Amino acid sequence: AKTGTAVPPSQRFVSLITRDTLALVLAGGKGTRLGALTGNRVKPAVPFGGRFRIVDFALSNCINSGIRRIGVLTQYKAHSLIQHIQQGWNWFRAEFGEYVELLPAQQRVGEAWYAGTADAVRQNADIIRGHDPRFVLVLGGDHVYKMDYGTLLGFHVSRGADITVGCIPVPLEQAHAFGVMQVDADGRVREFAEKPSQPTPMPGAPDLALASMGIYVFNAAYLLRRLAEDAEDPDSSHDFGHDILPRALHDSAVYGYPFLDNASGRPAYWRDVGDVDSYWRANMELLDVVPELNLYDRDWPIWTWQEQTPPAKFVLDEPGRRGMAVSSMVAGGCVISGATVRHSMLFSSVMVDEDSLVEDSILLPGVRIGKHCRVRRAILDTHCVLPDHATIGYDAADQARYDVSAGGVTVATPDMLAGNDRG
Ligand code: ADQ
Ligand code: ADP
Repeated sequence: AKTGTAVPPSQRFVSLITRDTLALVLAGGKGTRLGALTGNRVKPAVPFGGRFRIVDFALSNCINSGIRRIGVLTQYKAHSLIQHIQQGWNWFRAEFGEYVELLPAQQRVGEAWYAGTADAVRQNADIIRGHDPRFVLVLGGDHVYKMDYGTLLGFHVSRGADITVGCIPVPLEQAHAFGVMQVDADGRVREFAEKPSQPTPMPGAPDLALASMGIYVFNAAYLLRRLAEDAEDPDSSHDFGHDILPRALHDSAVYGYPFLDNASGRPAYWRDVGDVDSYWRANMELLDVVPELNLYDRDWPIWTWQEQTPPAKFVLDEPGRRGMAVSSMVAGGCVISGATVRHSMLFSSVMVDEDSLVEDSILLPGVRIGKHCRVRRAILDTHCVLPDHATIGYDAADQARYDVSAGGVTVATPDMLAGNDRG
């Protein structure tokens, strides 16, 4: 019915849809499996990939997909997340209808904090109504992937769906940690079980199960109606996976959108860096010669905030020891002085002093390694200071002082190094 537009609406199909979408990034969960790394920050705020925080991936996907109306729902341990969003994601132009809005639990309705993911969205129903989008894209803030949400939204519209769930095959033995679904040939979801103890494998692929990525497209009016109903239900835990999806299967059109790599048609890169071992592995994978996750892709940049720093520096020290790093990523502000860094990820402003050796490790911003230290298969949290001659990752006694994962990765925080009580 609109006439006189410069571009015929039929040719603006996806951009009209993404423009009419509000993305809500769920970033308030209490997740505990990352242990000390989530001791004082929520998982979406955990640093990743030498430069980013995990939430940057969902936010960058929004921007790169043409979605520029974004809310970030926060609750637990939100300080460094809020700081990061304010510093790094504040360049939007409200007058163009673009924004990243922080939506902390604030008792807008009733006196409770966010009880579950669906409740977190419901408590912001008036704000959603005010923004008046046609579609609401609900995203977890805690996954690492590059995805064009425009294609997902296009799928949703073309199927005439009420809800579309992003999904991806995962190994059957890991499927108990996810929502697991069965879809028919058209992509319609026929069964959904949240974190089932006996996940059903995919037809024809006994080793795989089709997992929900925890990302959902809803028609906005439909979402608000379902959330209002859910709020009245005394048996509901107000969670998308546990409550909203299983119930919607009975009376609504729920579709599963398979997240495939455009080039290969195979399942795309997607990581739920949910525990210390998978976090360590996902960072180490980036050091591969050709990593599956390409951070150098100019067509799909990952945006972030980081402090302004001078370039990384590699110093030949007085006794003639070369400061060097190989098979490693080294962010700005780092100084490696007469020390060797191998197969490691160094975030900004890390100092490694003379005669020290760092291998297979992740050093978060501001870490300082003294002289004659050895660090192996470890994650050092922000601002850890390792005194001269210290070792981490060589001695079973580490277990008493630091956290050691099932996979043998040692996590140290400044408090552990200082011998302070935890918590
Ligand atoms: P989980 O990841 O286990 O499963 P959950 O712990 O609810 O689900 O976290 C989802 C997202 O919501 C996270 O980003 C978390 O930070 C956030 N969140 C959790 N509680 C919140 C609250 N009260 N307020 C605000 N934000 C909150 C989900 C789905 C599964 C799916 C996996 C994929 O339920 O079906 O398979 O994601 O990882
Ligand atoms: P995160 O590690 O998630 O950024 P922190 O609480 O470690 O959260 O840091 C928040 C900010 O406070 C950082 O920008 C950092 O510069 C500063 N900060 C925290 N602890 C220290 C410290 N011991 N020394 C210097 N700066 C610190």
